[in-house]
This record gives sequence, structure tokens and C-alpha cells, in this order.
Amino acid sequence: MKMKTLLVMFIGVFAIPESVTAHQCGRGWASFENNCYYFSTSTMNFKDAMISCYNRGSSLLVIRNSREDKWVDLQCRLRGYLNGVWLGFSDIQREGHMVAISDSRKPGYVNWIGGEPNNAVGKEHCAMYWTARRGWNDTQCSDRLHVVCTKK
Ligand code: MAN
Ligand code: CA
Repeated sequence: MKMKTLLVMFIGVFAIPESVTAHQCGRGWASFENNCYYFSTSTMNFKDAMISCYNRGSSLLVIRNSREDKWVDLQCRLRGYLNGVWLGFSDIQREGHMVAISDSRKPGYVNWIGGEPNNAVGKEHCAMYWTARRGWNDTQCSDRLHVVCTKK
């Protein structure tokens, strides 16, 4: 091979900015708009979901805009998540004050189903994405749902 060809190839590899390469999430992770997502194969309660994500170096899904909401909805349908997935919000500290479990801040984007969160029978303190109803609901933290973990 000619020296010039080699040189062009060498420069080429280092000239590709990270912004135009696929986001590297690792085996078993999906990529969407600069975030990495892990989709569980089993269901579990909210606490086990938090632990599962932490053990993967990630945290429970927090949906930040409608594009992400729709993408998560698509993934739930493709994967046959009939009920839905946990979201990283809870009002266990103060009823009616749904905050992110990571930093206690109110979500900037929400997609609550009409009438939710309703704290049904006074026992609903964990947030979920409800596949069938295409929106968010508060539910009992002891419920078993699929889990989505996210990391950068
Ligand atoms: C069930 C539960 C509640 C939810 C209502 C809505 O009772 O999933 O969390 O608020 O349905 O009808
Ligand atoms: Ca509810």
C-alpha cells in the first residue's frame, strides 16, 4: 500500500468526531439521543428495580421529554411489557409531591394519565409508565413491573 493511502487512513480514524459516531453503550444496552438504556427481562418491585439499576452502574429511567416518552413506549410494546415500567419518581417523602429519586427535584416534563397520580387506597407512592394507557401513573411500590435503567 502507498504511503499516502496509509497516511490518509491513519488521519481518517482520528478525525472522526465522537458526535458523528454511534454512542457506545456496551453489550445489552440500547442507545437513544445520547443516553444508554437497559431493558429488564423480568419484573420486580420498586426497591429491587432501584438496586438492579445501581448494580449496573445506572439509575431508574426518568423520562425527560415526549420523544423519549414515545421511544420508551415503542420499546415496551416491542418487548411485550404489558403493564409497564418503573419511573424514577416517588412521593414517599411527601404525599402528592412526586420528585425524582436521584435529586428530589420535581420533573420538568410529565405525562400523567388524566386523574393521576391519585394515590389509590392511600398506598401509591411510586411512578410507572403504563403501556396500555400511554402515560404515567402512581402505583404501589410493591407491584412488580419491568425495569428500564439509564446511564450516559
Ligand atoms: C388501578 C391502579 C391505580 C390507578 C387506577 C386507575 O386502580 O393502577 O394506580 O390509578 O387503576 O383507574
Ligand atoms: Ca394511581
